[in-house]
Amino acid sequence: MVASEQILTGKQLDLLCINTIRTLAIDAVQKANSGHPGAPMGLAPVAYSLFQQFLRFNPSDPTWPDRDRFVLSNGHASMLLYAMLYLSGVHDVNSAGQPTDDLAISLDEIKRFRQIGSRTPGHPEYGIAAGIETTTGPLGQGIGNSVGMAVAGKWLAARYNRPGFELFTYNTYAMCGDGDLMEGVGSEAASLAAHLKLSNLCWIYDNNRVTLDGPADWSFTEDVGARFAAYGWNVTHVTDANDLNALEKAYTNFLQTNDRPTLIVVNSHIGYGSPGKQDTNEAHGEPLGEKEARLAKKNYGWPEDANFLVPDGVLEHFRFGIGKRGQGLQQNWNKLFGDYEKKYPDLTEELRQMQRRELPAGWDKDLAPFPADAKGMATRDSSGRVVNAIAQRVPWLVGGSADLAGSDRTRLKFEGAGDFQPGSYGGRNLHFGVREHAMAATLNGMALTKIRPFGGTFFNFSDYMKPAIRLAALMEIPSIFVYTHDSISLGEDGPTHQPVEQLAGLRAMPGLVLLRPADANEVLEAWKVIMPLTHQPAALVLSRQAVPTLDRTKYAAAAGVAKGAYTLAEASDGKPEVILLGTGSEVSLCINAYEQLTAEGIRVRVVSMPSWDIFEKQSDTYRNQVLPPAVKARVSVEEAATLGWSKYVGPSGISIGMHSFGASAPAKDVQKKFGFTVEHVVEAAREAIMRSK
Ligand SMILES: Cc1ncc(C[n+]2csc(CCOP(=O)(O)OP(=O)(O)O)c2C)c(N)n1
Ligand SMILES: [Mg+2]
Repeated sequence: MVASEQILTGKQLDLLCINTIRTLAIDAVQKANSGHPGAPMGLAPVAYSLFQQFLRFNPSDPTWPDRDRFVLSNGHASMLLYAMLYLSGVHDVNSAGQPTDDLAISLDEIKRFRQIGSRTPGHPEYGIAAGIETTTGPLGQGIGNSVGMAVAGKWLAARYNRPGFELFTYNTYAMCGDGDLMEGVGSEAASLAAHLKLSNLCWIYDNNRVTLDGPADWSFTEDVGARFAAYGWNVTHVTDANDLNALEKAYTNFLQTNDRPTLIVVNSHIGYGSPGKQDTNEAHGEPLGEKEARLAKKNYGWPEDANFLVPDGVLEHFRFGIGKRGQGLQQNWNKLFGDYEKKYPDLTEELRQMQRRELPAGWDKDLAPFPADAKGMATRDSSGRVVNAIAQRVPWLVGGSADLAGSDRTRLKFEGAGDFQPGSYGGRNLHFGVREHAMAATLNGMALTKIRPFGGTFFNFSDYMKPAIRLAALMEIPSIFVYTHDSISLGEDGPTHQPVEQLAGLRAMPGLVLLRPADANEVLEAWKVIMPLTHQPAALVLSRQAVPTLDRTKYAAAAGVAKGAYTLAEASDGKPEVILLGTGSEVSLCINAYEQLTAEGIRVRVVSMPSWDIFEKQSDTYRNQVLPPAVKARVSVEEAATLGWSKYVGPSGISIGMHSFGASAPAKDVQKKFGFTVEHVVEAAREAIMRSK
């Protein structure tokens, strides 16, 4: 039904809006000649009901801190989100975070679906247009993020709400498909959300029984509802995605459930309305085709020739639905916040700083340098001290570990730090359990709400988090990943736990700031680099074993960490014959070799290189100063795969590194077996000098 002259009943108007969503998806995918029409066609009423009736979201101010979050975890259904943002009239936001008069997604942008420079890429990308709360596409990540958003909601409420001032009340809705719920990260996240009793979290499962390859039951036959019930979720069913009354009941059921998260299982039809493709995987990931698109439109009572049609009355209907409701809600909130500001100026200032990703003045005031100490301490230990000192001055620094807080030293131990658990949502220590992947996705969700999150595990298990680290880098959000037990020198646990290729892998990731500090003072400086980051995630790579705290009166100041690499120890005349480059625990090995070679009259420089990516950002002048092109004799020492080091050691250089997996034995024996000894470094330095002549 399109005829605008007729007076439409409420139900007809609902259907008109729903079919607008469907046909926009069909037409955009058809025009791009690529994309996923099926899920948007099936889910249109589900999204419509949520946005129009329930979502507490003001399209005129899409960054309102207490807005409900909507996550499209099945990111391939991106046209559903783009259509909803366009029809809801979501405004764009400028770089200062202020809403502008422009639309975040215009109809023209929908016509440019999947084209260079458009706001409508194949999968929703955070930062491209307001209203896209997170980047989704890798299945399972979005629902993982939604747990972080819900955690943040609980935490913000516990810390900032006051009697009569319910500042944070938002809910997080995540739509997901069979794929999301097959992924391990989805299961981890669901289990964690249930444990934490996140009653502000609602997942909407598109139970269409079809996936990319064919029917879902080729590989997915479990009773999802029963599984979630066993986790501890409130599970409710909608047997027909087109039944707006049933959807309304289900959302209301969620809103009335105050003790656990809710899963709404919605039986839907992929490609709804397409006579040849509905309920088949042919509707999943390719255009319907001109003919089939016309037939679907015919089924909807739509003009078959019309493309990108938005019938009269549709935009108005959204304006008076989500638009008016959202504006009203935010106006009330603004008033509340104004009163709150008068009563709680300090908390308000905290919130403002957090929202702008600023740090409180004096956040690093308690960071005292570590005294030189030959015995030293593990960098995980110095990091534990530093993070505890910072967290006392940055109240929204919140974090935890995947059941390794004791080993990672990530626990916040100061008075009042507390644990984030049901009943104590203001706690600063999160217990992620042995769920590294969900931990990382949760951290990202928290970062998206502007809390500053950190999470720790053994470096080797960064592999279990990689897809979420990657999304943090892609989204340009400052999640902090703390990794300890960073090399074969962890010893007895053996090759299953000893990272080898992880450094090389993460160094290849665009945007990630990776730091592997050499001693306690480099750790301190590393945190000084990490904390001010606003648009980059960081990986802090730390040792299990003690390393000497270097005498900084003898060697250069650790402040050089801020430049990624710096000359730590210099040849007596400033003209080295050979340069030893090391990171992390191997820097002290280089220093020992330096002392021996210097005693022999060889002119050596040691370069500590905690961060390649930061070093690469320095000027040519600085980089050439640290690594003078004329000095060709270079040796890198790192207990990891050598991939990438040739860039710094050059053709006549030598890289001492790992060319196999490690071994289970005491650290000293492992180090010896793989050549990480002073003698070997000294020998390599001599060899490099010979080769360079
Ligand atoms: C981690 C990951 N693996 C694989 C894919 C590729 N992929 C995209 S959609 C999809 C099928 C998902 O099925 P479902 O969630 O049921 O979506 P529907 O077909 O119902 O739209 C696959 C395999 C992906 N995007 N992410
Ligand atoms: Mg499916």
